[in-house]
Amino acid sequence: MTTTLITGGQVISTTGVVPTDVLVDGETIAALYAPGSTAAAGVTADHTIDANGKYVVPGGIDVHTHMELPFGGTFASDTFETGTRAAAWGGTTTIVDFAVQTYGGNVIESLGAWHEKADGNCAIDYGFHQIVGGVDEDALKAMDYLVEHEGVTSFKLFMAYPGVFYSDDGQVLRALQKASENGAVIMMHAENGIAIDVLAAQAVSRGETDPKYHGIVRRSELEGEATNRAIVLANVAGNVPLYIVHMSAGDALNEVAAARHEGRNVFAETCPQYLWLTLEETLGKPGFEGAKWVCSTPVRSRDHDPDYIGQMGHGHQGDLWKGLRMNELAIVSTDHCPFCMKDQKELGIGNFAAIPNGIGGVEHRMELIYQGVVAGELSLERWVETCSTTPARMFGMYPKKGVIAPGSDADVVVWDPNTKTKIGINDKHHMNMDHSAWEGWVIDGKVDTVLSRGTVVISRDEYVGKKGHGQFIKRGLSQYLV
Ligand code: DUC
Ligand code: ZN
Ligand code: ZN
Repeated sequence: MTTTLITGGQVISTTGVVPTDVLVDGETIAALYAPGSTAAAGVTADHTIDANGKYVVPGGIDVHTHMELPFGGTFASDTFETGTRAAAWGGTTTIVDFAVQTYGGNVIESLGAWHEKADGNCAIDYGFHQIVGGVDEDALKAMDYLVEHEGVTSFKLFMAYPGVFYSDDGQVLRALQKASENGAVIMMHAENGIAIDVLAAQAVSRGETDPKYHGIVRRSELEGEATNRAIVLANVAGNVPLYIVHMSAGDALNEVAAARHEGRNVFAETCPQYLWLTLEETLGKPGFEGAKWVCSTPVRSRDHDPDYIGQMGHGHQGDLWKGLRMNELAIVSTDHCPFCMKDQKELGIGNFAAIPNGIGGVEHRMELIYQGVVAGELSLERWVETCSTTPARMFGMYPKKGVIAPGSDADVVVWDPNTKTKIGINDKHHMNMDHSAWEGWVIDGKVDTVLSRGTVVISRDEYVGKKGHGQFIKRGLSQYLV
């Protein structure tokens, strides 16, 4: 087995930044040493990676991606091959993607279809959540089977997208009750989709068809209301672990904060687009360009929405950064769901409601949240916690993933804080898209080297991994309950 010694770096964990040498043996971390003590200990290795002046962090874990998702008459443009390679370029070494069952479909067969898409194609390790778009007797039974036999321990439901993925309150409650029996986490797309569809149709009939109206009709109160409803239903079902996905509204964060204050098993994630981008500067661009940023939940207004009263007094973004610091938001994921402008986003020219929803970002999460550290919003420790350690614990992968410790998988990122990264189609961009939602952004740091289970996959601006290296992870139950 090959051994690798990572020397001279500062290892970041949730509890500190400590100069440490890391010995990797085969696929796992073998030992940690005080800096410079390996020679005296007689440690030798086949390869050495010089991490002097750099950070050594557990590989990023993105628990919300949609490779090849069928949506809006097309498919998300990254395959498991292109998407996991792009993830590696950004220091992410594990993704958890969503298998999709729609109404009347068979859950177990749909999971099999997702295995077929991913098997043999991934550059990094991967797991699956299961979308249940049609809660019926068979689907409820299948949830038990997936938890017990398939290593799929989390299920996503939608309170949005009527006629597509939508579950009504009764269906949501039944799935929550099932989770209370089998220990699964219910992940919720919390927006009032029934009301949103009325507002969207009214806007289009008034001739308000530009992309910006996507953000205007998906009002923040409708995210707050659905989040509250989901919390109430999860409590009625017995304090079932509920995880609100892609939170963008301060209104919704207030609901999660209140539930957590009461000791409920309620958790939430946000995504870089909600922390950094505003409706005015992206979705609201003139003409059709704003389509690049059509995703749901939407990027929010820089200022308060008319009826929103923020915790921080300066809009949704300030609240979300504060929520991340306070652990009201536990995780940053990307909701990576890329669509090209050509032939895909263009389906919605003349009608924003027909624009496929999604932003590609799997490559840039570690970079963009590190920029939050540079901006003083987060600590280095919290960067690692929200982007790697908590995702592993929330979704039953710890301590195999999410930590640099003896016995853990050697998923390691050497991060250079002294070099910049310029994101953009002609700069750093490896996702299968014809544009970047982050065009022109410059990050004060850079992915230097990435190891996936002991194998170097990125080495100083070169991809040296291969498809098929990534393995499926059978996950256990959440390790993050209150
Ligand atoms: N939101 C998106 O932006 N894309 C896919 C599905 C979702 O909920
Ligand atoms: Zn969603
Ligand atoms: Zn999603």
